[in-house]
Amino acid sequence: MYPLKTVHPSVPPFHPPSHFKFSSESHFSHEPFPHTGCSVFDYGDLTFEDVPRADWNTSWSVACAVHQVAKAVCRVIRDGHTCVTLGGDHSLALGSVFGHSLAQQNPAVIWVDAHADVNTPLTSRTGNLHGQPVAFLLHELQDKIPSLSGFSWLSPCLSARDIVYIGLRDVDPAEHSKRSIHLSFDIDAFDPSLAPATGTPVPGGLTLREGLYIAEELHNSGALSALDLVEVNPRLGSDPNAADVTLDLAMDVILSCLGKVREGMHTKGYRLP
Ligand code: DIR
Ligand code: MN
Ligand code: MN
Ligand code: MN
Repeated sequence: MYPLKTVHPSVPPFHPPSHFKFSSESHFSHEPFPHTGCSVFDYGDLTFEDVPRADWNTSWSVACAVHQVAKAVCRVIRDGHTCVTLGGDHSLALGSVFGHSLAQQNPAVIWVDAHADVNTPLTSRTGNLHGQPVAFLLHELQDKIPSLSGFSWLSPCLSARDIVYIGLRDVDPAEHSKRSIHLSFDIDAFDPSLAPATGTPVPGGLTLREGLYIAEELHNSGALSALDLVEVNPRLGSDPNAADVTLDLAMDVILSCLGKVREGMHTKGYRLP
């Protein structure tokens, strides 16, 4: 048995606010959501078997709970609704994404999280199943996932190209993709106030901070092997400064990709007094 963990239910009881409605018995209720005017079809809470304490960390109990989530989400989406699933442990997304993929072909996934949640039971250093749901869903990782009791209903439904991460900032060594990175940077991504000397400026672009952040993070990845910096045209721009500021900016992007830091480089050999 692999050491899987989920957040166990010894949390303080939840006291819903008075306008909050649960309907665990009825098929669903149709209530305008107070204060918002949204129509809510409440499909009720899922009920889970009582799992003996000794089994909280086994794959079987998690698998059964998450299977229920998958079936419920599939049903809600098939009924034509947008499904909101509220839960504690992120392993529920294993079920919600799988259920979504049963109801609608090939969903794209946006994973907003500090963590990649793409450990496998074999690479996980914590044993947390909530650090692993993406790995269970990906076609590419199937030969890395051992067969776990209770999960026979699950088959991979995502390809790596179907998922993007936002907020990612704590990735375990085994979760890193080993691919090299090619950055193709068009200077017109910046706001025209910062990069005026370009052929097709478009208002509403990146700030200096945003652009340099991209470059710095790519440097930090250690995987940047190629960089294009394009569309700088010193002949364009309305004032005489246009070419200069655009060229300076382009240099900053290139140097940041190569390791320049905004707070300035310390002199080599500098020692605290
Ligand atoms: C860590 C933490 N990478 C793990 N993951 C968390 O347990 O696999 N995910 N907290 O949200
Ligand atoms: Mn997570
Ligand atoms: Mn997280
Ligand atoms: Mn362009």
